[in-house]
Amino acid sequence: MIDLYYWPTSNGKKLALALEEFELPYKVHWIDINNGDQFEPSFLKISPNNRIPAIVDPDGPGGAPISIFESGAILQYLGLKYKNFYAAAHDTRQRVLVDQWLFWQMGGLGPMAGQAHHFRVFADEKVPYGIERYTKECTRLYGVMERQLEGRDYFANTYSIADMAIYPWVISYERHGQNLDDFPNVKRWFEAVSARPAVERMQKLVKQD
Ligand SMILES: N[C@@H](CCC(=O)N[C@@H](CS)C(=O)NCC(=O)O)C(=O)O
Repeated sequence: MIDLYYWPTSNGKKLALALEEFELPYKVHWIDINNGDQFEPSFLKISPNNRIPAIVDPDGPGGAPISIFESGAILQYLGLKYKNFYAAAHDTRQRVLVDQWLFWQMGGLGPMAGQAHHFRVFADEKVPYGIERYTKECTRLYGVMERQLEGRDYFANTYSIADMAIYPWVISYERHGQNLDDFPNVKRWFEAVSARPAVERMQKLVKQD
């Protein structure tokens, strides 16, 4: 059974969603990032960048355990291992399409929306430069999604690990200073993904004390 090192943030939820979509059994290890659990030496062995999510698959390549950090790398691993939500090995064109949107999320939407969230919601000091810079960048990125979803149901045409990476970020669109009514294709896609049973299961994954 896969061990999931988890806290229910946008990056964490990608993996709760993926494990639910792949219908894989998994055990949750709660890493309370507000409590410093991510700096515990035992967790740093799995995730040297002290960030969730991470997994340990006891049945890794060659039958030996593998630990993986970085949500994009974990999604690719699951897609390759279980041959689903990615692309067949010979279908380079489809695989590159999925990878482009996965990497776009990892290098673009995630970091920029994270900064927008920080300056708009978390920062004790209101810094207009930071708020404006990252809100504007989010508006640009939501526009990129809007264009890609024109005439397409999902980012790579069919539902894939790229959608699983992007969706948990779009959940917080208001915190990015965005209104989905301004992005009707994104709204349609968001509603379609929201209706998936795996999303409901992912949202129910909360720590019981
Ligand atoms: N690029 C990483 C980012 C992971 C990340 O930023 N995780 C945050 C929660 S969303 C975290 O663990 N933060 C703890 C910390 O900064 O100490 C990934 O996608 O896995």
